[in-house]
Amino acid sequence: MTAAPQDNLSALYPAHLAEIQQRSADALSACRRDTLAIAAGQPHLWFLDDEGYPFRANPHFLHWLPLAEAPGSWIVFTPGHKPKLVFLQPRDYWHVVPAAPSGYWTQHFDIVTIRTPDAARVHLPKDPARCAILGEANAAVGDFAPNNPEAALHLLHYRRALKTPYEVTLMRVASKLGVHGHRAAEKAFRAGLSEFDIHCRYLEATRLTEHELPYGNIIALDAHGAVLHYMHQDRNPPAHAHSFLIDAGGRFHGYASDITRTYASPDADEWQALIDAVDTSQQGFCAKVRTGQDYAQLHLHAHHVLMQMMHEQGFITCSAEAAVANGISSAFFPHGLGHLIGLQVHDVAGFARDESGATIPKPDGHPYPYLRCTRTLAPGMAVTIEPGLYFIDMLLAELKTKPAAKDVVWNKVDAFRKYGGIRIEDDVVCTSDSPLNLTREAFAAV
Ligand SMILES: [Mn+2]
Repeated sequence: MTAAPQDNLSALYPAHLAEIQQRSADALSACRRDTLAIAAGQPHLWFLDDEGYPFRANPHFLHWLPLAEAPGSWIVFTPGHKPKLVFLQPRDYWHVVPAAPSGYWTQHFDIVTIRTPDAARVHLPKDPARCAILGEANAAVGDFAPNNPEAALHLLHYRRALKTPYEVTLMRVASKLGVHGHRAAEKAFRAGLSEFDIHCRYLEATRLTEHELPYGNIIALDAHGAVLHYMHQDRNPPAHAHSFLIDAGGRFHGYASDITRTYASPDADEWQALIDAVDTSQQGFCAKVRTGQDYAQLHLHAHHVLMQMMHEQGFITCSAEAAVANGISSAFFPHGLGHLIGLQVHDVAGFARDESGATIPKPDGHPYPYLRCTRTLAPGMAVTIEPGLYFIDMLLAELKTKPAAKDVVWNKVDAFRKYGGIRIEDDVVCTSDSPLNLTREAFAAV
């Protein structure tokens, strides 16, 4: 018998909260204020409409509490005092109102319940100028308006890359949710369903609505896999799909998983062989998610490994080094190796050098333009590792005009355009020891 996640969470939460309080105290010192106030936020309406966008809570708010659906609520923290939750539970028969707070975290807060957003004001500090107030402008309550001091945000964003064991547990759950969806989606592909129907099977298996997903699903059959952010969903299936690329995640208590898999139909042996080769390479990159690893270096390493593989499989005739130098690698692998992940799918501070807001710029030129992370890995950092190989008409047409075109075996490349592309993506936590691969762990368990 394994412990229920809720048991783990109640055991892990106090240390998480202590860490967040320490970071918050340091952020207040950095911006020379006394009290931190964090607005959960307010929903946004569409232009000239009384309907609006799905609500997404302020990630700073979710860092403290697993309350993804508490618009109008506030956290107030003065170092040395118990944190306070000002909880908006409107009297409203039009909507479902948020349930009264319950669970493992409530004992750690002084909780006051309010019935209207403006009622928060008397529970917030008198002098806004002495507060770091984090949130969007529309969360303002009278004179108490978000000021988002940069010095506080830089520190909090920099340290947010380091996940506490409590956060890793939430990300484990998000990974399992996503893998339930991926399993169902693979089955639906094998049954010959359309992109739209595969998407529906994904939602059904995760028990998440589209609004609860961490990002819009990418469900791409055949050549659609060559569109990096393919958000369309064909309602009708192709006569016979040979390839399926799915990039889809889960979300739990605000934390995201970001998972990509690529599948071949049983008669597409050459495609399966290439998927297997990318998968082997990808696991090698995951194994390098270790303390002290420079992420930009890992990205460059990935380009070399993938080009070596392309050479061995007969797509290119030049060396891997030459293919990286002359731009061939950027035509086939035109995005970054991955990014930080946590409360946001592309979590903040991927380029941060330190807590002060200094950055580590990307190296100039290819293969770096779309890299999202230049940090050096440390225990607790969670990153994605998502190498890809694509047959993108636009990039191949550009490549054909360059001197490097002579190093490409075009008839072989052309024969693979119909498969679209391969991406394999795992979420990996750097530890003081071996990397913790949340995605592979979830696939093994589900
Ligand atoms: Mn990703």
